[in-house]
Amino acid sequence: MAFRTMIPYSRPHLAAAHFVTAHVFTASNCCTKSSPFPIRLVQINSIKARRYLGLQTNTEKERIRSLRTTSPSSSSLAAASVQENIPPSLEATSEPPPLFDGTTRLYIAYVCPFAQRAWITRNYKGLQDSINLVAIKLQSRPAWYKEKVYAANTVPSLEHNGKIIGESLDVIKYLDSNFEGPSLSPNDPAKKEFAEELIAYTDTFTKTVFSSFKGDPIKESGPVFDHIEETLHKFDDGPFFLGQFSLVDIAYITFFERFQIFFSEVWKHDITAGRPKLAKWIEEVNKIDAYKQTKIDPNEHLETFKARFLAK
Ligand SMILES: N[C@@H](CCC(=O)N[C@@H](CS)C(=O)NCC(=O)O)C(=O)O
Repeated sequence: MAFRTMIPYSRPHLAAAHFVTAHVFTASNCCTKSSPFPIRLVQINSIKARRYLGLQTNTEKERIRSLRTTSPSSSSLAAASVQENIPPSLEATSEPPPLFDGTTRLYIAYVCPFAQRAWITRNYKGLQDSINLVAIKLQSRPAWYKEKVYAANTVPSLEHNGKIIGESLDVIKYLDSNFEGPSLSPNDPAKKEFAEELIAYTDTFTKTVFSSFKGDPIKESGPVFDHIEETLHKFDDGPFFLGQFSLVDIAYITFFERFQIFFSEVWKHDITAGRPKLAKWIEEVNKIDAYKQTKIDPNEHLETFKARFLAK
């Protein structure tokens, strides 16, 4: 396991985390059966260092313990974190992978919020080894993608058992129903119904926000952000839309990631101001590894959005 990030040692919790990690991994590599010293003996107490390492803090452990008591199948007991090397994007001149050879493939573009939904779902369910990521460069899409993979020519799409599934919301539901890993759908009928309602609302939500960019964004998108805030008050057994982390959170977070930075940088507006549940929700989703691994440089979102929505 290699660290991809440079660690600023001026930030002591990161330095502490890095020190401990380096030692744990070095020690675990040279560890023998007769000398199983390191991992079990290392205690990491700093909350920030534990978060950085993807370990639960004591508070989080408590919360999970209580969730276990109330809901043994709780989806917040996410699959173990897997760091993977993400593949380079294929472009017009790239050869296709050996299509329909029995391999399951998820076609995405790193910048795309729709594709990111499917990518998070795959990661959360721990399917990194069974579903290959194929990244496509949208501005220079290979012709074979439209001709041989997905005639709609959009991402995401999923190649599975000789067929292609498209449309991000269908893909995430398909992944959740047809693959192993922690469930991202509630069992409770009331929550199930609410989940469908919320998933259906993503379209209205995103379209309202996107069209507000042409007018007065803060005023015109205010009601839909308020609606999300109210919605987050509905279940109090966790910070997520249905209490526990689910497909609903995945359906929304990729757009919030972009909207938050765009409003902040362009209109100096904090979309979470006066919306405490929304602020908490964003904070909690940002602790989920399956999501963290799909995030790209916020400046890239900013540039994409500026070019798309502010160019004269
Ligand atoms: N409704 C589709 C939208 C997918 C979509 O628009 N993806 C964009 C990238 S973010 C795309 O592939 N655009 C290429 C195109 O429209 O030609 C979904 O949810 O999957």
